[in-house]
Amino acid sequence: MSVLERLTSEDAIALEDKFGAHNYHPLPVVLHKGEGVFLWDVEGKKYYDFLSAYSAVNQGHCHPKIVGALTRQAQVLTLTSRAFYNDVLGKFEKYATETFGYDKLLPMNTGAEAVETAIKICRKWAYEKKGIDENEAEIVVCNNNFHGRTTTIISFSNDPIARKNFGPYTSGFIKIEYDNLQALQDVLENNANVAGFLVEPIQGEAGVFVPSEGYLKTAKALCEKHNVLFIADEVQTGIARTGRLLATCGNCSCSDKHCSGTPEVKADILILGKALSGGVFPVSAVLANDSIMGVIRPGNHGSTFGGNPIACAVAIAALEVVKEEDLAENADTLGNVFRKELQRYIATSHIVKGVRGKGLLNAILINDTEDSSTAWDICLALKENGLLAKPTHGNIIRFAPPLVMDKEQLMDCVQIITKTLKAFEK
Ligand code: IF1
Repeated sequence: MSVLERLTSEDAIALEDKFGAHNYHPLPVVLHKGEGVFLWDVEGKKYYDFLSAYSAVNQGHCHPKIVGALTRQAQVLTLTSRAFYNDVLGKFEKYATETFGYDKLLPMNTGAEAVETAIKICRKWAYEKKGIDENEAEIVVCNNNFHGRTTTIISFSNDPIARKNFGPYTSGFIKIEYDNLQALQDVLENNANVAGFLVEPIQGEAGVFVPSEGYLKTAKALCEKHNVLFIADEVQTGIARTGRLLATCGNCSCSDKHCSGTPEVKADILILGKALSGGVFPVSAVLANDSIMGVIRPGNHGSTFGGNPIACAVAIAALEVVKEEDLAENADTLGNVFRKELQRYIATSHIVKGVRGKGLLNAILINDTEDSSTAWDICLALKENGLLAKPTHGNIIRFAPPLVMDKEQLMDCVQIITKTLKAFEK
């Protein structure tokens, strides 16, 4: 078989199966093309994308403005390393820090790298600014977190599949229950060595678990009281996904439609990835003010590709698209429609227990045991009916379409989803 020959789905799956490590269990669909909210498989069948590459493709597939920025920059300069300056990084840093309201940005590539970066900044701040004894700093994290897959990050995961047999583990993390302010207060009051609290504004992998109203705000206040850095992992929730530019933005009532919102919580360290590039290129970043970012000096941290000109050009374009196309507002509006429509279906359903989420980050809970294959079978049926979604944690199906969807398309999708679910009602 020539490498250029057009493959059938069967061929492509067989190739990955034989030559690729088996670290994923994909839905059996082989994608060839994407545009906006749509994907096409190698046989030409068209689907609505309801995963958006785990919320990386918020701006829609192959957005012309973002792809334009990529191809233009790729023809001029791709990589310099940080041994030299390049003429795009500073522009990206200025644009992103102004957009999110921070003094400084540190560019990386993947979400996990950005989380690692935030951990390093937090620890160094603890020793140099807070005065914690060397090697004694602790970072508080939450049960059922997902922050990536490096050895340090999986050290504080409690998912056995992500963690078992990858030890020895990195120490310096304390796990508490998510959405439990008393647990946070207890750990802060009883441990003077806590340097940071690392939290997802909505837990994605845990099945789109939205914390109680006011949880983040009070958690931030508790952190302030104890001189502990509040570190928001907005890799998945950020960049308009949950109906605000950031999930930590509050209900803004100002008249500037491009305002990032009165922050419900202004994180001390903000972690971004995924849709920061519209899914076009791996771009992640950590943002903080000078009093925190200032602890990082030459030689402390870096990456060959972090801050490369392509990444920077792509990220500027991706953020511009979010503002120009009012994607946060659209996610907010469509998310409300989506949950209301599904609620209506669920009222008389036996197979679905509930729908939850914020903006266009939603999930339905299937009424079956966690080890049943029902959610997987529903996703297979959704695929047959022209919509791609993936189960998470056994019996939960995540629904996260690109934010460039319009209302008519969304209603079309609601119809596909409810029709599919009906076939599973007993
Ligand atoms: C996979 C989930 C989503 C993240 C948060 C950091 C990272 C992620 C909050 C790391 C990554 C991904 C990666 C993906 C599955 C996925 C995921 F189901 F696991 F929870 F999106 F919902 N912080 N999330 O969600 O970013 O290094 O991957 O760029 O296949 O592991 P990364």
